Amino acid sequence: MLHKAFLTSLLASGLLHSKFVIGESPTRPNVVFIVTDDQDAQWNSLDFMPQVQEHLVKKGTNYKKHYCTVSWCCPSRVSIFTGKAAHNTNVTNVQDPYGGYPQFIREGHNENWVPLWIQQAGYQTFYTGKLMNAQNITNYDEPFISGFNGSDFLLDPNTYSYMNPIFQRNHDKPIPHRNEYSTDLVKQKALGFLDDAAKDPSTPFYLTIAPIAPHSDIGFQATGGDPPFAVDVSAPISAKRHEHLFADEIIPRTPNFNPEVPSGVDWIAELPRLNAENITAADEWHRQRMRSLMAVDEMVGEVIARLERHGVLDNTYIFYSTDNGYHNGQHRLGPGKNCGFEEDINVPLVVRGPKVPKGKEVELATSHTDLGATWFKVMGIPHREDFDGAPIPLTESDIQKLSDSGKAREHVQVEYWGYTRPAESQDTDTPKYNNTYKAIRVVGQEYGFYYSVWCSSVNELYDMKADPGQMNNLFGNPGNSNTSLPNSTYAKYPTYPTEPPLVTLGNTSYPRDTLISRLDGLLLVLKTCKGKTCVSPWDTVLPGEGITTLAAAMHKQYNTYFADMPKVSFDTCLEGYLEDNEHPLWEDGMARPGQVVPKFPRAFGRSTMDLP
Ligand SMILES: *[C@@H]1O[C@H](CO)[C@@H](O)[C@H](O)[C@H]1NC(C)=O
Ligand SMILES: *[C@@H]1O[C@H](CO)[C@@H](O)[C@H](O)[C@H]1NC(C)=O
Ligand SMILES: *[C@@H]1O[C@H](CO)[C@@H](O)[C@H](O)[C@H]1NC(C)=O
Ligand SMILES: *[C@@H]1O[C@H](CO)[C@@H](O)[C@H](O)[C@H]1NC(C)=O
Ligand SMILES: *[C@@H]1O[C@H](CO)[C@@H](O)[C@H](O)[C@H]1NC(C)=O
Ligand SMILES: *[C@@H]1O[C@H](CO)[C@@H](O)[C@H](O)[C@H]1NC(C)=O
Ligand SMILES: *[C@@H]1O[C@H](CO)[C@@H](O)[C@H](O)[C@H]1NC(C)=O
Ligand SMILES: CC(=O)N[C@H]1CO[C@H](CO)[C@@H](O)[C@@H]1O
Repeated sequence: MLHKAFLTSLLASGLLHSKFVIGESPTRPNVVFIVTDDQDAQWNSLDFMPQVQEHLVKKGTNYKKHYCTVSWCCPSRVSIFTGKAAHNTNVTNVQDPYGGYPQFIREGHNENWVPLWIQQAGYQTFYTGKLMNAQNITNYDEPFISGFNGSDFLLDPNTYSYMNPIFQRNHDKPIPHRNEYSTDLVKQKALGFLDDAAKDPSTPFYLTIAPIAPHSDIGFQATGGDPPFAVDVSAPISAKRHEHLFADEIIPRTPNFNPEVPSGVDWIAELPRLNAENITAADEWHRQRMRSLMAVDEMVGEVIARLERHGVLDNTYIFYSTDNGYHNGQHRLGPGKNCGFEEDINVPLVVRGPKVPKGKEVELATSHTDLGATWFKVMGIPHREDFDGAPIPLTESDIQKLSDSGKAREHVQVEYWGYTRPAESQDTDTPKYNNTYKAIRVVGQEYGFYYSVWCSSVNELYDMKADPGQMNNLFGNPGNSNTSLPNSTYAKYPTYPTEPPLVTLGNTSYPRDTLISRLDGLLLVLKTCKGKTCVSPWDTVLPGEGITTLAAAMHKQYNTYFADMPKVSFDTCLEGYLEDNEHPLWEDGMARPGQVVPKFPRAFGRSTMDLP
């Protein structure tokens, strides 16, 4: 029971809107967040999940253009649970020194994050499953995670061991579970927390359920040497009862699947074609992913049934998503993530709950940095200025209003720091590649683009309407001039245009470079954006112009302005976010030592523009 004095203090502190206490809606809604690990949206993994279809897709809304902003487990999860872009959390890796649990603690997020804020607003908060990498059996209490009334985490080094997980409950000691299936244990713990929550029906709850499927299985073998463990990465493992499923399933052979012509830039453009052995392995990996998701699917059905049994289903929002997407065979890559390709960044998001339309598909651009703001909104907690996202529209009228306004946000800011390998199954002896980049995914109603700038000074521009598989880099062929790519690669496959092509936005064609100049300007602001600027960057890119879309920014009156704007660049390829390595810094018009001083927006004004 919430005490009156407590509510009064929450109201006074501004942590709660009064309508939820005094008004027509005395019971604040519950939120259940189901977050899988590495689940793709691009090859329709949700279609293989009958319970998800029945209880979530048919009874809720499917956000088809939902994105992670950093395609890697820990950085993405920290973004979700802080409501901030990775460049603001500075948790950009899965392990020390740039990421993992220790960096989460060092950066102060344990005292400042969404579960804690939700708890402080009077919710009972629960979490079970994987929280983040490098939360392990020795550091889990250094300090304990904050913000939960009940928690039961998977811990490293066995987080990804499907058959040998270690769980750690509340402030108890870790408990190994030999030969027990991870996802089934997560399910039992989740159902237990739902029962706990039901004991106090007047206090709403927020429960996150985070099974590891369909992530790869990772085992550690003691070596007795240095390093003390050998890491063994293999395909995900299904529950025994699902082993026989999907025997005929293979990865869809889309045009970007193991293409004859190399694609991408930098190290990706140098990859050899996958051989028959690679493809057989990739297809089996794919089947194991689907099989491992079946226990998650069963869990979804049981969670729904338990909510119903407790009489709270109708007052509960259920969010189903994953931390990042996945590629497997596309662009000659083996199984893995970390790239900016659509396979890696477009992720499932299905929401069911009070007033959420049933069986609807939404094409508005949304991202993981919006989830915190969305939960706050449905819970009646005032929006935080330091959230880098905005509430996702969940009702028919909010969705419609935004779609019709012509002002829906069109962009997702994507970023990544550090190394990756062509296949996550490859061991530590195989080469790894610098993979640091900043990108924008533009999702307009009549156009779509992906634009990236790499630490190695190469760029990509894909027209996502004409070329959804990202096979034709409209930026051109930087490999011929500025990288060490063998000339023969391009001589053999002259896929890149020699003349800059025209690009089409809606019904108007523009020189390619006109588009690139706008995307450069947008990226310049987004790469260090904070708060509102991440949601409405055009107000900063073109101050006072009332621009909300890329199409509007294409007007020729802005040509000179954009042509003169400094471009995003890196000094070198680093594994983490060191501010002095990334230029220029545009933050409230202020420049920092060592940064190129941006001429804009201070020099911005009508007189400097090329008026029509
Ligand atoms: C746990 O993480 C700490 C760093 O926070 C590290 O020193 C320690 O070796 C890790 N323990 C295990 C068992 O991985
Ligand atoms: C949840 O934990 C918070 C912080 O410890 C506490 O104030 C609150 O009473 C707890 N809620 C329930 C329902 O136990
Ligand atoms: C493809 O298989 C070869 C061995 O036949 C292996 O060396 C290589 O790492 C594999 N490539 C990928 C991307 O898995
Ligand atoms: C690279 O290939 C092009 C033709 O495809 C040729 O004109 C050029 O001379 C080659 N450059 C070098 C350095 O071999
Ligand atoms: C583009 O053309 C199509 C078909 O002619 C039309 O329906 C659409 O409204 C046009 N879009 C714009 C932005 O003018
Ligand atoms: C990554 O880039 C840095 C800076 O250019 C370079 O020193 C390093 O050798 C590169 N690492 C790999 C594995 O290519
Ligand atoms: C991010 O964290 C690393 C490692 O702690 C630190 O060296 C770096 O300065 C931080 N970057 C920013 C922008 O705070
Ligand atoms: C497209 C591009 O980046 N070109 C650069 C290649 O390198 C030369 C010499 O360093 C530069 O002058 C070009 O601008």
